[in-house]
Amino acid sequence: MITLYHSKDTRSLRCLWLLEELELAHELELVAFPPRLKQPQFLEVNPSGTLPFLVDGAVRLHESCAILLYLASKHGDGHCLVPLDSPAYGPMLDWTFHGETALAAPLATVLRYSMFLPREQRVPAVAEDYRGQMLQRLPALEQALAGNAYLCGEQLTVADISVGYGLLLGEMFGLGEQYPAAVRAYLERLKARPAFQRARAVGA
Ligand SMILES: N[C@@H](CCC(=O)N[C@@H](CS)C(=O)NCC(=O)O)C(=O)O
Repeated sequence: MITLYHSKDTRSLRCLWLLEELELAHELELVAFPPRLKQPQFLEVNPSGTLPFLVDGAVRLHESCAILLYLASKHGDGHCLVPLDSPAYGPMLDWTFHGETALAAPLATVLRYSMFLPREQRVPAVAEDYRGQMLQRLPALEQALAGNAYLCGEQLTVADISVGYGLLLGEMFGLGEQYPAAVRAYLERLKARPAFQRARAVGA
């Protein structure tokens, strides 16, 4: 049985969204956020203290994009992936990592330096710089989407789930109005998917 440790709107949403897209049986362990403060016993499961965390038999994973690629290739029966021999295979990997390193990770730095740190340790200039860095990546995304519903064509793949979460995070923190129109439309398309909506509804 697959077990996903999840907290609402954290990066574990990526994994839960994919589980819903693939209609894979799973157990959910809801974790209070941030676990290291609110649920320290979680550190015995995942010493990093971060979400998501996935258990599948003896396999234990704690990187959301690795979990996406693992679940889709091991249990997805070809769904949400492009085949290895397709020209879109490389771009699918590229965008999957980009969703974390170029979108979600800079936004996490924005949150840290503008909200999560104690007031006296916050640095507005750092937050502003990383906010700008995330927004600078969006014209490339706009170009990649030209003429396509999703990043690898007409079918949703793990790349869209990874990038979609980064865009959602930015939107939650007020950047949505600054997204290019095609990127905003893409995010709306992702949010309209029933699997996304089922996943987003989970948790307090
Ligand atoms: N690169 C990791 C980042 C994981 C991560 O930092 N998750 C955040 C929630 S979105 C977290 O659990 N933070 C709690 C903490 O750092 O204490 C991934 O993509 O899964």
